Formats: sequence, structure tokens, C-alpha cells
Amino acid sequence: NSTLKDTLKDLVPKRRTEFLQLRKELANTHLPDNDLTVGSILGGMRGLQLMYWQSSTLDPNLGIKFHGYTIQDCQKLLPGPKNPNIFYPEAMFWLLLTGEIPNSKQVMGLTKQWNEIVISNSNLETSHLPAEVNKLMESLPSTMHPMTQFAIGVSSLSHFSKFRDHYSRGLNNKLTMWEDTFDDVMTLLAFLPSLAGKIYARLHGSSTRHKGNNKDTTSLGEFNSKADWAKNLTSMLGLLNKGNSKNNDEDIIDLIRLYTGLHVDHEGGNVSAHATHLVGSALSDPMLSYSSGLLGLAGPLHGLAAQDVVKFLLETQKQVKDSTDEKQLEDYLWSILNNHRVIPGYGHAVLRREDPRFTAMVQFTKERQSQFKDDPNVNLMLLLSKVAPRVLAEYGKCKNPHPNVDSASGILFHHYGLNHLDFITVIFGCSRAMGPLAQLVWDRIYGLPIERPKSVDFNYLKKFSTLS
Ligand code: NMX
Ligand code: MLT
Repeated sequence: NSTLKDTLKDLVPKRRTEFLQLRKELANTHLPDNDLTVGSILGGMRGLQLMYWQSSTLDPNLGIKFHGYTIQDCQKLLPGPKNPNIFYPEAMFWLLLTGEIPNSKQVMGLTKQWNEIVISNSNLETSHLPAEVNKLMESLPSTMHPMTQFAIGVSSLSHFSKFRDHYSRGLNNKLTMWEDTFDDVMTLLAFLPSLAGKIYARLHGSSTRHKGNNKDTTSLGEFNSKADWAKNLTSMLGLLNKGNSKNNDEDIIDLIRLYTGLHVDHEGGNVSAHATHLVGSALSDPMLSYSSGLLGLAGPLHGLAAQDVVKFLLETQKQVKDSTDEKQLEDYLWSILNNHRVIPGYGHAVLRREDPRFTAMVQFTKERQSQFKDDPNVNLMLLLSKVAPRVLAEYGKCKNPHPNVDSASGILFHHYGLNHLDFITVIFGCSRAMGPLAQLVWDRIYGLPIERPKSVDFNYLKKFSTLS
């Protein structure tokens, strides 16, 4: 065999067998001068307390707490519109960054600041993005996956990073660099709805773009300088005034407020937060750091599961004769598992019960039962949340057979007219920015060092096994 790939192919069977043997044999072995077992090193570092994260912690049984506040606490305490259980994501960002519950005036002030950033840094004749970013986005193939476009758009905002600019000019005082980080984070968060709106509009082609009085030609709906962040996001995705009633508009805005309020943070070890923190530890600016977080969120075991769940539900409707029949659903799930595929939206690396964020999304549907009761896809999502845990428990492999955060959300967006399924994870990415970026500000305040763990190689591990 002469090609590199063929040479590698020859190596794979022996090395894979040896690796699996070594992993099994050394699972509980501690390496010299190392508190960790080989099992932890080779097993995705599960359960190890290895990172500092300021704003949230995840309890396997109770779920996420933001500075000690549960989701229900947040629904009760954080300022929002009058509607029950809904709060503004801006209020959550305030809590994440400060550990304090803001008042309504503070939240309105933050919204105003973000809207002013958009207005004063965009060429409003063409878009609600800086002209250079708008031009770049126009140049991307509209068929490129929305998450790839999103990460490119976010990293391109680095062009406007105060942190990067000051650092390159020698203005890099360690004690004050958090302020430039903070200013960049504000800029980035402010532009996320416009960027998401731009990507979504391009999926639809230019003919359907909004041409309103505000001359916004690059989103399907208007940016309103008086509206809150989630309302602008909803509007710029063109989800308002779709011939539905005004109540429906309020509901979809509330869904986006709730969703983007709940997905902000999930302690530090999840892929998007960890990647942002790792890249940021090299003093890459917030835009570069978060674009790497987005690239992690784009993986199917992480945030992309949100789109996969919707595709899975729609496919199930096609494959199963009667999607209200539990037995038929069970059989279908088994056919997936027997094909060595995962059931998207189920399982978790840390949680050992139903994800309370999933519970909150389901609660949203229950509070609006008249709207959802005739949607077969929402009904299927609800029924699967009972059937799939039974099947996965019997399957016996996964440690948590219950629904995770991605199980419910996408199909609710779909219900309200979001029809490009590949776009769903972009909304996750708008929300997830808040937690890791709040942490990045604190990383700079505390002067946390560059992250640089030590690694071990195969030959070293082999010495401790019977393979040696
Ligand atoms: N369907 C089928 N098999 C599963 C599932 C599932 N939903 N969840 C876990 N398993 C398998 C897993 O692939 C692994 O198999 P193997 O030993 O062959 O490698 C085994 O069960 C043990 O996995 P766990 O230790 O329970 O889970 P782990 O911590 O490795 O992974 C997830 C966690 C979330 C990656 C995993 O549960 C999964 O792949 N779920 C489906 C994808 C998904 O919903 N991801 C979204 C997570 C939330 N988010 O937004 O990030
Ligand atoms: C998340 O919100 O990041 C996911 O639930 C994945 C995780 O916490 O590992």
C-alpha cells in the first residue's frame, strides 16, 4: 500500500483493539503523580472538577442554577414582559455577569445600550451590521450551513474589537483589559440578532427580503430601536405578522425570550463554553473566542441536536403509520438504535434526569394548549418524551435516558413558521453567547492564565498495562 490513507487503514484494527484493551484495563489506574485515573483521561474528563466557572453550576439531579438561582427562580424574579414565566434575556445577562437580580430600569437601560450600538455602528442604508461584515456575509454561498456562516460573521466582528486593537498598540495593561473585553462583549451581543437575521434572510433569497421604511434590506423583518433584544431577533427572522393574530406574535416573541433566556449558560464544561474559554485564555478577543464556541455548538452531539430533533420528528411522522401509537414508536426507536444511531434530544453528559430547560419549554406549550393541541409534531414530541426514556433505559447504554434541552425547542419554532431547519442552532448560538462571554470578562478581571493541560501518549500508557 502506497497512499497515506491505505497505510493508516492497515494500522487501524490493531491499534483500535489495543487502545480499547488499554482503556478497559487501566480504567481505575492512577498514573504516577497524577490524581486522575486513565479512565477519566480517556473518557472525556467526565465528572472531574477541572474548571472555574463563575455564573452557573449544573447539578445532575436539580439541573442548572445561575448564581444559585434555579430556572423557576429566574422565571419569578427576573424582569420581563407581564406574561407569566417569561423574562428578558438581557436580565439574565445582567445576572450572569454580576450575580445580582437587576431591576426593570437597569434591564431597559441595557437594551437601549445594545440598540444604540447597532444603530451607531451600522450603515443603516444597507443593513443593521457594520458595512464590512454585511459585505462579507453577502459573499458567502447562501447554501453554506447557517452555523458556518454565523461563526464566520462573529469572527469577522473581530475587525471592530477594541481589545484586539488596543492590545496590538501596546495598550495591554493586565488590570484594565477586562474593560475592553466588556465593551467587545456588548458589541457582539448587540449585533447577534442582526447577524442571525441576515443569515436567515439569505436562506430565503433576495426577493423576499423586507423593504420597509427603515430601508433594512437584509432581514425579513424590521429592527426597532425601542424593542427588546429577543423581540428584534424574532422580528428580524420574519416570524412576526405571518398572517397570524397579534396574540400569536406575542407568543412567538415570548418563546424566543424564554428560549434565549434559558440557553445562555450550562456551567463551563459544555463544548461551546469550554471552547470559548480555552481560546479566550490565549487572549484572543471575544469575537474570535466565541466564534470557536459556535463551531463547537455546531456539532450534532451538542447544539446541532436542536435541528436534528426536528428532522427526526418529521422523519418519524413519515416512517411510522400512526405516530400516536406507542408500540409503533417504540419499534421505530429500536430500529434507530439497532442501526447504531443516537436518538437526538435524549441523554446528557452530566444531567441524570429530565432537563429542567426541557420542562420549562413543555410548560410553555401547556400554558398555550389551545394553540398546540392540534399540532401533530408537537404532540409527537410530547409522546416521545414518555416512550423514548423507556426504550433507552431498556437499551441500557446511556446513563441518562431522559429528554435534554434540544428535545422540545426546535419543533416549537417550526410551529410558529421557522421553516429552515438548519437555522435552528443559530438561535441557540445567539443565546449561548451570554454565559461564556460573561465568563470571559471575569477571566480577564481575575487574570486567569492560558489553559494548557499536559497530555500523555500511547507508549507511556502502555507501560502500565499488560500490553507492555
Ligand atoms: N441515543 C442512543 N445512544 C445514546 C444516547 C442516545 N440519545 N445517549 C447516549 N448514548 C450512548 C452513547 O453514544 C454511548 O455509546 P458508546 O458507549 O457506544 O459510545 C453510551 O450511550 C454512553 O453514553 P453516556 O455516557 O450516557 O453519554 P455521553 O456523556 O457520552 O454523551 C450525549 C452525552 C449528550 C452526547 C449523548 O447522550 C448523545 O449523543 N445524545 C444524543 C445527541 C443529543 O441530544 N445531544 C444534545 C445534548 C444537549 N446539547 O445541546 O448539547
Ligand atoms: C448545554 O446546554 O451546553 C448542553 O446541555 C450540553 C452540556 O451541558 O454538556
